[in-house]
Amino acid sequence: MSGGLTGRPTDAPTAPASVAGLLRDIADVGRDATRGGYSRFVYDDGETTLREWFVAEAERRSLEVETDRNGALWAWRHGTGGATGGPGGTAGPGAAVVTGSHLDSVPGGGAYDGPLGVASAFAAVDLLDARGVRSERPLAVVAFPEEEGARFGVACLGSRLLAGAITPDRARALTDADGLTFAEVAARAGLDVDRIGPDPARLAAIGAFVELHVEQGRGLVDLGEPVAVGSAILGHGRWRFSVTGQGNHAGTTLMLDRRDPMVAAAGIVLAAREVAIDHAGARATVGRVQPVPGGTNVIASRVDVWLDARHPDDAVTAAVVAEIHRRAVAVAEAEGCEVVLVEESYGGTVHFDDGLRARLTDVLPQAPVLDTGAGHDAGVLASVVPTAMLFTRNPTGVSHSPEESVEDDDAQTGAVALADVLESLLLRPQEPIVS
Ligand code: HGY
Ligand code: MN
Ligand code: MN
Repeated sequence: MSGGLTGRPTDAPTAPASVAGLLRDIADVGRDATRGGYSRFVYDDGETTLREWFVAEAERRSLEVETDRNGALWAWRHGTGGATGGPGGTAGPGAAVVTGSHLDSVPGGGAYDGPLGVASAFAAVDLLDARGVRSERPLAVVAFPEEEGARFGVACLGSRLLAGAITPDRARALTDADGLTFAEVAARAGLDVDRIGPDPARLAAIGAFVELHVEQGRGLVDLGEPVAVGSAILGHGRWRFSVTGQGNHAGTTLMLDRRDPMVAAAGIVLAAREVAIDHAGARATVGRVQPVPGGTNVIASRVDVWLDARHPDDAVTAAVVAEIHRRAVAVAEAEGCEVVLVEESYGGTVHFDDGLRARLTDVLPQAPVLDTGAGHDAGVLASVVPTAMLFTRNPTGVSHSPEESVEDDDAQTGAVALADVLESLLLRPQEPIVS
């Protein structure tokens, strides 16, 4: 295999690619003309094109690409002396340094949530090569599938499978809006879905995972800094309220003869807002309501309401959900309806590895340390490997929206910071990255 940190590949980008340039190359992939922004759902055309982009950028750098059992893409630069990374690699346990993020988006999402971390990783590889950094440690750029859970409903599906945080059977049975299962869709994309699940050998090979991500808030804007080090991720989960009533005709059913689940659903939406405000620091959102059958002149027979709730204290999140559920039952009964609550996913508050975070703040003393209310694959992997995050400034502070933004200069500053961190982690291969 040509190249590697032992020497720049012949067909590599002559000058280090800029993050902005890498993102411009994919700027038209998966645009959503209806919602605005981007809709790139796992294994749909847009995300598949981004996978092809990932492979092409990896191959331009002579990174050895593999798809893991759960559909994540790994682009390896093996160490000097041929020490290979990944499961069964010769580099040994805890040797590899891994960076990356995700390629999928929420519906109508911004251009940076996910792809910024992957583009910054490729740009950081170029910077390391330009600096002549050589290491016995393997280095990988990774892209995890279905981080947003926008198609199959469970966030960080690929990293949860890798870490054993969701059972393969449950993952295979998850369905999308068309009723297709993850198993069907992933198999069509070429994945052997009988093999999805935990990958302890792959995890054992990782000494540190560092994810760079656009900041999904105004912390850096208000501090006047381009890059932050991550400290923690708020605990958060997703619940589905299924409200059932009596489907009927909108014109012939008198108002007092109705059992309208949409009325109860409206009560749940308002309860989410009121209860979250009553619990300082809590966030509760209903962003998705699905009436069945969904006709303008039809009283729905059922309405599904999805709740996203978050708080630094897991007990408070539980209390918020319980209170919203209590109010949902009351408003449903008043309308002659029934409500069933199902927890679809939950992850408690994550504090990143202290030792690794200290390494990052040593390398980036200027960078503030910020927590985040947004979930990430790094939040899932933090339970199984030493994990850290970097955030790049977002001038609007807006995310999960086309208004999400990153200035080109800040994007490059983020890649340089990531390269500085990776260079530090790649050194001293004889010692554990984090003691
Ligand atoms: O929902 C989240 O916090 C993340 O963007 N998936
Ligand atoms: Mn997101
Ligand atoms: Mn993200």
